[in-house]
Amino acid sequence: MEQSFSLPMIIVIAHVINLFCLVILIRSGIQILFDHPKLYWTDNTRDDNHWLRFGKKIMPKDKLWTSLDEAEDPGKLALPGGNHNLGSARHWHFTTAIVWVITGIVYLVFLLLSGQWERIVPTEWGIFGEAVNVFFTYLSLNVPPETASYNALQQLTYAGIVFVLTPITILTGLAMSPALVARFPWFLNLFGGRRQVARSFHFICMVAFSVFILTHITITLLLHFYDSIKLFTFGNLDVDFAKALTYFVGIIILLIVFNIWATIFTLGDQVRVRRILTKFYTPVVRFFFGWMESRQKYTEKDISPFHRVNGYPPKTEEYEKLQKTHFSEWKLKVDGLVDNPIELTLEDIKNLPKQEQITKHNCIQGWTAVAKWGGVRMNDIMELCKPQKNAKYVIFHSFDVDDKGASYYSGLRVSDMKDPQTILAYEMNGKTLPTEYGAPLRLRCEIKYGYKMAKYLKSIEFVDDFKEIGQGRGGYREDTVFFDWEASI
Ligand SMILES: Nc1nc2c(c(=O)[nH]1)N[C@H]1C(S)=C(S)[C@@H](COP(=O)(O)O)O[C@H]1N2
Ligand SMILES: [Mo]
Repeated sequence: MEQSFSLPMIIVIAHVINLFCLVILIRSGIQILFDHPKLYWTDNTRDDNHWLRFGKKIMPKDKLWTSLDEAEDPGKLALPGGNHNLGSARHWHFTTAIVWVITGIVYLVFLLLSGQWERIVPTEWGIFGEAVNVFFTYLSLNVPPETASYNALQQLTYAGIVFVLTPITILTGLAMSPALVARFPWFLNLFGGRRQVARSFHFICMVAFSVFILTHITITLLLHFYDSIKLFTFGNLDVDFAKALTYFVGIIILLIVFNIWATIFTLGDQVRVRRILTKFYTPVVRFFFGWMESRQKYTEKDISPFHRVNGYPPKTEEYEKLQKTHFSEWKLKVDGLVDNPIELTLEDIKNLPKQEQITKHNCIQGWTAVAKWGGVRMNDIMELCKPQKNAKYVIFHSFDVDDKGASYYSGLRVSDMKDPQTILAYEMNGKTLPTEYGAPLRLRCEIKYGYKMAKYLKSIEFVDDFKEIGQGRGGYREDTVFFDWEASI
């Protein structure tokens, strides 16, 4: 006779951590999705070629709109909820993703070393037929015959979650990193060369996880109530049921309280949540993605016929005046910690060596578009202005000012400027850079998300620290909507 079914404590603990992680990942994921509540199969995203959308906003045909106008409030289910709070949602998502992956690795290593893998890894083809039988048994609301280990359907489902769904979720998540796919464009070939396919599948994985969690809970609690409570808490059927139930209720209350606390805490102080959580996950992001340089080589036929806009053209007198004379009076100031402060006219810039590149733009909100950009390499600008040794960051100042009087700006590392595809662009798709795309000059730094690529450039400043600029978080979006500074995943 086999011993009665039991689970090692490591698996019991990993299972509980997994539950907490999945709830946070799903809630924050919903928040991230709703900032661009449309899913596509193509990277040439328009406002009408999605296969799924949430919300009812229709974009006007006769006037300029931006991707910020398309964002929806996901409601209370999401973490943290509210409109355009995806910055905080991302902090939770990546922090939790790291905890989740580490838990998964511990679980897998244990599974292999202990021989426990035999429980969930199917070894015979007959399992598929058996699983179908169990499925119909459940459908008829009967309990399949008790076995000393998992039944065929359980085994297949658990193996599917661990060895199929989880890897796909991780791969599709990674494929959304602008840095990773800029460095290794082939990575996207797993998804037909399209980031939106990965994004869509990442969403489908979330739905699959949600469906699994709900049916798993229903079946275990409805059909194996006593055993499930015991296994969930102590991994052991011999334990006292009252004790197991107490622990079970305690864990569920903890899960609920933690989620309520995380929501309230985040909405109450997004600056603090950003500071704490980025401290945790940014070093990991830096380690894996920080060294990547852009090697994109899209072709003319990849160019998107439609390219979304984010960030309206500046309405200031200063900008409108310069615009009237086609920026002939405009000058780019390059100063700060440089040996040679310079002022360049558009003519001067166009006389420098020109680089053209066809690259994919990734907005943090979710949309993509491919365009050809023409301009001068930041490396060449640095040859002219000669940044000093202590210059660590570069701040790009724009002309646009919001209703509260804050100017758009974005900060990057001086080392990002050496990336072969970091340019100041004055052309888009072979034509003079159109107003809404950043005339007269905009940054392209192709390893980063769109919000780093300041449009409507006014000046460039080399600094050793950005505490004194704006609200001190290194960029306008970091200041106002609490995005992370790294912008590479
Ligand atoms: N000056 C300025 N630059 C900006 C923005 C802005 O609002 N103002 N928005 C950023 C964001 S979030 C994105 S996604 C890209 C969009 O570039 P596009 O309008 O050319 O598509 O510009 C970035 N640069
Ligand atoms: Mo963006």
